Amino acid sequence: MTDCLFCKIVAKEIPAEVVLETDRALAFRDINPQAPTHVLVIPKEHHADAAALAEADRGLADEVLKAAHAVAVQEGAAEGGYRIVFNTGAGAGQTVFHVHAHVLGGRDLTWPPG
Ligand code: D5M
Repeated sequence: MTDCLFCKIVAKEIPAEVVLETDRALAFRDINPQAPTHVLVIPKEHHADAAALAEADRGLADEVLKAAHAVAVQEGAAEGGYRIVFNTGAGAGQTVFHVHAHVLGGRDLTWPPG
């Protein structure tokens, strides 16, 4: 999608601090981190949200989830516990409509989220 921010990151038209890349997924640091580890994991292919991705390609959804866990391990966040969040829909706080998993860790996380 030409007007999608995260498609532009995949295309390297916008810079990002990439921490992990696979054939079909990309992980980069969130520009506005909410925890010591805050990485976004996306499929390189455009899907608007987690529901659309799960509908379209379960294998790719699995790859994104695997990459999210790999990021948590790589960042040293897995041991203390970490969170994978897919904000899905504007009402849930989604602002970028290219599906992304937030991987958050490196501090104690409270529940419920706001
Ligand atoms: O999360 C969208 C997230 O995307 C939010 O945490 C900021 C982040 N963001 C926005 N622009 C960038 C760039 N250019 N690089 C890295 N991170 C970015 P949502 O769940 O949609 O609210």
